[in-house]
Amino acid sequence: MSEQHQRELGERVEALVVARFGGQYRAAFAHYDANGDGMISKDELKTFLGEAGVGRSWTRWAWAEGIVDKLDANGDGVISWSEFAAAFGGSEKADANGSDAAPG
Ligand SMILES: [Ca+2]
Ligand SMILES: [Ca+2]
Repeated sequence: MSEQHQRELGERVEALVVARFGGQYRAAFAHYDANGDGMISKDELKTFLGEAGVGRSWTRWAWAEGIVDKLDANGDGVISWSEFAAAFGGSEKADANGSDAAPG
């Protein structure tokens, strides 16, 4: 994934998380973990990317492949919360604040 793509991804993901989840990446992660196994699979990631407006329908699979390839630190083919947080919601890992439900 190019630096430009990474930047675009980060910006769009952040915009979605702020708009839909009050900036709480943890809530976004849980929402897009459709089957509740605590991992974001490529299919689940594609839904996330679609709602974030990343790529186009015909490029989204490549995005998902590239993102999993980049974020999947332990190589199990899915994105755990810690892997996700390391890339997007890093500051939330320590759970410093924001435990309240998002308004609206
Ligand atoms: Ca899942
Ligand atoms: Ca993984």
